[in-house]
Amino acid sequence: MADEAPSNQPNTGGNRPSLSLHVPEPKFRPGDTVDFSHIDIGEAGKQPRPDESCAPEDMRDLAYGLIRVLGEDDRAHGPWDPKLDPETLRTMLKHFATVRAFDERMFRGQRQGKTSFYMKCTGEEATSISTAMALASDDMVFPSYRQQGVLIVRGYPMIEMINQIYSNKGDKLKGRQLPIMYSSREHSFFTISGNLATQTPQAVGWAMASAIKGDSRIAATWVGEGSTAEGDFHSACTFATVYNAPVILNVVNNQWAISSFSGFAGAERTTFAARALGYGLAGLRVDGNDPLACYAAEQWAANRARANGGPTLIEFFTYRAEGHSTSDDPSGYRSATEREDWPLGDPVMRLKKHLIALGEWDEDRQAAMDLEAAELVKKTTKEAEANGILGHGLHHPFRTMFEDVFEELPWHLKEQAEQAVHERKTKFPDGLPNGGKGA
Ligand SMILES: Cc1ncc(C[n+]2csc(CCOP(=O)(O)OP(=O)(O)O)c2C)c(N)n1
Ligand SMILES: [Mg+2]
Repeated sequence: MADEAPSNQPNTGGNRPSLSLHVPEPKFRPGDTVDFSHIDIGEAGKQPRPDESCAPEDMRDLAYGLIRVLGEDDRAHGPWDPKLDPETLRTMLKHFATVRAFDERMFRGQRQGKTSFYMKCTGEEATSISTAMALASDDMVFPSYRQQGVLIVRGYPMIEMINQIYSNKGDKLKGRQLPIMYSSREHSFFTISGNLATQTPQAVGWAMASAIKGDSRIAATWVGEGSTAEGDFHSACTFATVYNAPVILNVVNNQWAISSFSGFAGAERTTFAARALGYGLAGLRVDGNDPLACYAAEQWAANRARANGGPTLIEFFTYRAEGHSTSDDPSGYRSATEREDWPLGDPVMRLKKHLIALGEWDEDRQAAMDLEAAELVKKTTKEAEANGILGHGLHHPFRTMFEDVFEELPWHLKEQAEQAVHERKTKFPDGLPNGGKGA
């Protein structure tokens, strides 16, 4: 009754249905037989390619379908074919081989205790390598932790990557960042942050500043599908659309956020590309394992941003083929056969087969390329190891952790620094127990 005081007791009686929530549950768990037939991957070459100046509402369907170029016949099809020459395709393949070899070796290095942490990008290489190749080398990138491919494309010295991973005395970041959280101003590569999605408003802000200054450089950011549930991502979308910022928001939908499947970020309800529509952003949904489609979509968005046409949100539909990181074991939460049954295949194999179909490549050359990549990584790893590995003392001196923030160290930090150095010397007069030399 209206004049009755509201009660804190649940109202479970009467004709009203009791309320309930939907808690997402992944389709397959360990041991389950996998069936991906519910995924509509469409046909390569069938998706229209609008002009880069197209209004977002006139390209709605592209946020729900899947832009694909490489067909089952390993040929390029349709208007999204970027028509790259064989030399460029071979360069892309080489970057793929390099990143795969790098990931393998760094993963092993973690298992051998040379570093505390590593993250692979296996199966997702096209979402960073092919896209980065479609950008200008001085476009500012704000990646997440799974875009090592961007640094490889930009020619960042591999030894710097390994020094950072080992946190050794050669590490330009002086051991202050978690392994793999690289940073390179010279390569227009913004410092990676472990705080998910913070890079998205930063990218939009940088793009806005670029426009305010009348610059011609655009910004691109990469964020995982799980991270799109963060508030930062939504602020980024709002700022991007309001100011028509020259920015590309790349959403890498690898379907997993550690052990949470994409349903927890909203994948059961709509696509991640469709998020764009609510903001009035251009939205594209792309086969993330199709290197040509990835390149073409990023190029489309870059052209649009460069011409003041506005921001684009691109969803790359892919699959995280391996564990989240060296700290993860996916066999505990997902079916082991998902990787093989995944209908969009492997980007490296697809590009290789395409080049072979063009008569521009063969298995022997592939084997030689893979070997060369493995040798390069091995040689560079040895060089980096001379600068030190985890726990062997060849790191930046302990006291340097207090440097580089303030022009002049404030008195309280000076005090803390002295105290820290003193305590370390008192506790470990002969150096650290594991052989470290201390301060
Ligand atoms: C703000 C914040 N919340 C949680 C975490 C812990 N965390 C690190 S990675 C990750 C999963 C992210 O998944 P996704 O965005 O899909 O990216 P992916 O790892 O699949 O590339 C989580 C929850 C974090 N680092 N930062
Ligand atoms: Mg993910």
